[in-house]
Amino acid sequence: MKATARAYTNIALIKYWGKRDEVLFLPMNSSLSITLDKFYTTTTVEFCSCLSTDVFVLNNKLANEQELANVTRVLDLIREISGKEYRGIVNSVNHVPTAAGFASSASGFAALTAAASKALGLELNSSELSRLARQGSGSACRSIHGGFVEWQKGENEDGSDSFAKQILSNHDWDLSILSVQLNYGAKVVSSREGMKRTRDSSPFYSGWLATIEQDIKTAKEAIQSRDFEKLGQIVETNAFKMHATTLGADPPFMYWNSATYDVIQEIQYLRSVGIQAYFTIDAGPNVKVLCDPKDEKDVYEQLIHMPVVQGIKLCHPGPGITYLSNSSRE
Ligand code: 2P0
Repeated sequence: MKATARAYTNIALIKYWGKRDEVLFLPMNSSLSITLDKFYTTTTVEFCSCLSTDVFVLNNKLANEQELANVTRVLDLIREISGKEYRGIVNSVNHVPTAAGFASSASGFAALTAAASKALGLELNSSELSRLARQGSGSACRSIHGGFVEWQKGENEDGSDSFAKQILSNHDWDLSILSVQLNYGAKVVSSREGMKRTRDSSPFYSGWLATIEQDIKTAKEAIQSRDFEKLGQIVETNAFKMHATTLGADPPFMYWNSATYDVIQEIQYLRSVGIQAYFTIDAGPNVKVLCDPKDEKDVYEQLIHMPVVQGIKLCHPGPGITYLSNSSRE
């Protein structure tokens, strides 16, 4: 009753922004992502009849009460499917810079779901894993798959049709994703709170919903035809729209800082001199830059010398859930 799984984090190309059901983690809109090859979580789950409660060790420290409750919630769903009542020890190591727009919750809940279901002997397919991971953290449902992924929002009230599907595998189209680190500080407004506040109070949120289906369609066409320029343009447009909704929230907030805008301007400059690079920004100040692999060195060199840039991690599309033998885990 022990298994280890690794899941890689993902960045949204078309954002998940707003829930229609906060208990089941059902989104207001569908979203698209790329799973990255550099940031991941490795999780081992061992169930035992000797335990009277779940135990969660995160990065070699006992997790706090809230973190444990979030993990137990997902374990309860998996226990219910398996018909087994055992409590488990969860040991999770994040190789993700947290709380600055990098979704460690995505890789974390994807790895937890995969390891726990395997430890209880369940043979779940990727759609079933994705539905379960979603109930730990929405974006986790996308990290079940590698490459280019769509989370279809679904229509059913019980969430049975809200899960992620792969569009292209990580071997089908290589892109460079430069993860530009500006600030490791904790976020002022969590993405969970930010999307709720925006949905509930921003007059711009209706504009977000009115155009999102077309954004998804355009981005999917670009991915399927490997049209980098078309993808880059829609990714930037969609990121700007998401961040615009926060400015209309009550109270208003923004995830960017001045360094974020410096990098945006640098990318716009690169395009003006013929280097096709595009940016996206999630719920934090850091910027992710997309470019063709042939341009990655030029883009890296241009950005790394900016005073506001602390570091850059160069990523490519990464794999989906990977199961590790217990002797090879980190
Ligand atoms: C995304 N974000 O599509 C969007 C874009 C942040 C900005 O998904 O409340 O940690 O756990 O479902 O998945 C981050 O939010 O939120 C996120 P919950 P999650 O990647």
